[in-house]
Amino acid sequence: MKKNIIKFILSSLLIYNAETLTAQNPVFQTAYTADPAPMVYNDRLYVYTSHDEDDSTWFTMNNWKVFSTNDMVNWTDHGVILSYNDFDWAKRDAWAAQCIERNGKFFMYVPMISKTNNKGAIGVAVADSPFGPFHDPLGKPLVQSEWGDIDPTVFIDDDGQAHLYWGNPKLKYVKLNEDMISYSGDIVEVPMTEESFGKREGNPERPTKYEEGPWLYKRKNLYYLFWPGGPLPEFIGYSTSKSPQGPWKYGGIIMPAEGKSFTNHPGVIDFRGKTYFFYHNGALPGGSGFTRSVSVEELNFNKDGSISPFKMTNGISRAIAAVNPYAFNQAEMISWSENVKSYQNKTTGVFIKAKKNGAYITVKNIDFGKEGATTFSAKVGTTHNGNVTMEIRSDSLDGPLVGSIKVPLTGGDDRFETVKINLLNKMTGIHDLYFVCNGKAEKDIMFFDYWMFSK
Ligand code: FUB
Repeated sequence: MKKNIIKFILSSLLIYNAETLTAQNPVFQTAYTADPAPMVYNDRLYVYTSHDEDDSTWFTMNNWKVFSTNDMVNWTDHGVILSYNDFDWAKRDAWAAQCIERNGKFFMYVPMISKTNNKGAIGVAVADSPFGPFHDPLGKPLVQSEWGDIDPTVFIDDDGQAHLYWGNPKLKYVKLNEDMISYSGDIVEVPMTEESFGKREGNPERPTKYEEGPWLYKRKNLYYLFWPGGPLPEFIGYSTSKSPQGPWKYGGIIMPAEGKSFTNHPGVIDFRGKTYFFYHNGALPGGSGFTRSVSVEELNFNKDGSISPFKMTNGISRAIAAVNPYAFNQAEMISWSENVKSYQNKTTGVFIKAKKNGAYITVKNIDFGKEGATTFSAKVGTTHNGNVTMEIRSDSLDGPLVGSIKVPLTGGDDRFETVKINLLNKMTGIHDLYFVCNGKAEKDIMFFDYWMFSK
């Protein structure tokens, strides 16, 4: 009995350690990201984000990015897929957006400041793939009425009717037509009542807790509106209704304000039988209210459909699928990284740069199978003439050395070479890998595009 208790305590400690040592939040470390908008397409989970420029001291945001995963722990950075510059009528503020698929086309709803009246406006861009290229089919805003027309969320109901909600401090919606780039009927302003959004004292412009950033979601015939609530710093609250048009009933706070950002922003999606809640905070190194980062939690519902409050955690550490090491794997598919940034150019697409000596990326849950791998190749380069290497280690940063490649001097991040090495030992079974970049230079040690093992 005593033995069993000791065994139980030891195994609990081991589980606890494994969970805490494998922090997965924030899920994207290659850029500062905010305002997550998840979308499932072809059994893969995509997250569109806004993009805080490095060193920002305001919401300096010029474009949107997209990331995707097959397993909830390794995320591929697909780079910037749309910019305010792609809209002739827009001048800045590429803020919170959402993308949705309908009939094989991808519609991205984006708020920006309009050149014509210097006020907020919502545009729509269309593409044939989740990665774009997106174009502006209207050549003008889809919605332009006043300051505060930001943060669009879009939802297509089972009967095919799509709704677009948005706004700060007002909450508005409109019924989108089937073409998804026009709407019918008037823009409706949602009544800001205590019953719908809770009561806020002492702010006549904001009589309820609702602040901005709505996200519309449906579960078991109940519609949920998630929204950041105030006063600042923002928490995430929610309201429910039997109809996508309300009336809404305030459900309470689900994520209290915490983290180093005074804003937060919800994005909720079902993926392979679970529901996930995306949000942002300032948890990356250098993070703040203007250099934010996206995180995710599993979202659980009570039997009656209500949601109990939960806190920000280290994230989801258990992979729901394995990585195939014998396929081309993008270097920007990352479970965790430090001192690594993503870049993109015309010749290579998206790639990563190790910014400092010792920068590394981790890829989790790679299945080498029984036969095992004997060689490794990677497309890499550097601008430094010296001893630049990339070590491959298994299962921890200082785990067994799998192999080490000498990174060739290619002269620029538009020039890469593929290097192939024999492994020190055969790799079999399931492992996490650490790609560790070493070099003497002060910054921008090397760049890395993809990797692959062979049997
Ligand atoms: O990212 C810019 C703004 O901050 C968004 O539009 C709001 O939802 C808040 O997250």
